[in-house]
Amino acid sequence: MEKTVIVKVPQNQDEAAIASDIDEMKGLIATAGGEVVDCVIQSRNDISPAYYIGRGKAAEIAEKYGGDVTLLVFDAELKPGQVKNLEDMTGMRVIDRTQLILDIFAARARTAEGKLQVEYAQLNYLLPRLSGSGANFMQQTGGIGARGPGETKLEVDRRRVRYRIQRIKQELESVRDVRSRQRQRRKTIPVPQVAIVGYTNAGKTMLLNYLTKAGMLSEDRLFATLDPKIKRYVLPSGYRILFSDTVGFIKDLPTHLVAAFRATLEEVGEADIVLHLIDIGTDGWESRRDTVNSILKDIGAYEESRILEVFNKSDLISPGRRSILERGGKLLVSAATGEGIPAFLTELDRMVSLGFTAKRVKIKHGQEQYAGVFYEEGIVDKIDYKAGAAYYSVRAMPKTFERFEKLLKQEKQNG
Ligand SMILES: Nc1nc2c(ncn2[C@@H]2O[C@H](COP(=O)(O)OP(=O)(O)OP(=O)(O)O)[C@@H](O)[C@H]2O)c(=O)[nH]1
Ligand SMILES: [Mg+2]
Repeated sequence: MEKTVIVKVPQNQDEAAIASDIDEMKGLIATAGGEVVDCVIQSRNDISPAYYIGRGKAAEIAEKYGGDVTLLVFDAELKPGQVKNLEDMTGMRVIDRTQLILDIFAARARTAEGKLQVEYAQLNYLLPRLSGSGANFMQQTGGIGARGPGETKLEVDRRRVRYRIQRIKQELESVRDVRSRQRQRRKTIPVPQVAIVGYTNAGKTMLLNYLTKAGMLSEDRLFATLDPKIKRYVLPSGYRILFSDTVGFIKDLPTHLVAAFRATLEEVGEADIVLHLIDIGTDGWESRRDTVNSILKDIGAYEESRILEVFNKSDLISPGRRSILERGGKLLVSAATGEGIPAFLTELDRMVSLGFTAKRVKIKHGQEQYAGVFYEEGIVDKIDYKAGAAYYSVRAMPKTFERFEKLLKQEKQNG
């Protein structure tokens, strides 16, 4: 376990917000396999261009933790020059929040697609740093005898990185095509898609496991899930749906990661219902909810009527808070104990049912096979038989009725 110190300069934040940021950093570092020894918080109004924190503070850190601590993690986005200066001053490795998140993603990626997505984000993060670090360093040292990579090597590195980025981009494009074809195919059989989204560690995978007994990896680490999974499910009223579980969101999600995961996130944009799972057991859920909503807006998946907010980990809150939340009309569930799940499913059922229309369909004798579409994609509530015909009371999506009409028409044409 790498001994680590967190460094933070609060940005006009209150105590609670600072504490919640530090907690999140601790979670990220634990996930990456580090051990947090201490947190250094420096309040200052201006950011030092050379060291981010003050030069004196940097020297103090070197003095206090030198020898024992090998990694400094800044809850910020650092400039390449700042990293260099801090490393020189402290003798420790220095990384920023973006790099930490990228490292976690890199360690987590399992599928070929996931790995490509992460590499794409990493290289995009690296590119300006390759050029920037040399340029910055030379400015500071007068450009002679810089210890950074020589200009020629730098040029070669940059060209290689750009080339690789281009290649991966093409590969990701083709993955994207495959995905969109798969989606189109899924759409020909109209089953409502419910995308589970939420902040990382909200319990998305655990909820889906609870419902479908899928046995997927759910653990107390950030970004446990990277690759999207789709599971079939039958709601209590009989509606069939497809649940999808996907990568969790986090505040200040590195933009290159958002770009890299676009194919994955597009699935969310096309879902019929977006189930936003919120961890109510951890302080600061309001700001995490805002973060998720703004990412949903970014990826074009924010449409209030399609969003169902569900509050998870209800087993962790006090009865007092619970009743306040319940009076506020919030849907509380626990994926750990199963509490609240029936009420949640009833609400999901109601939202799903809005996409369905009830009709009475006449099926003549000899046409019974066409009723199959309603069994496959909708619900058959009742059948009345009358003089040579059957009247099916069905609920189905418009697409299903269209498919049924088409089948009847085809039969007419064929004979
Ligand atoms: N007490 C309690 N813990 C829960 C509940 N739901 C999930 N957890 C825990 O929360 C942690 C995260 O659960 P996951 O299912 O991996 O969360 P996730 O939203 O899929 O996270 P990512 O895939 O990382 O985005 C695990 O340690 C779960 O055991 C719950 O209802 N109550
Ligand atoms: Mg998960």
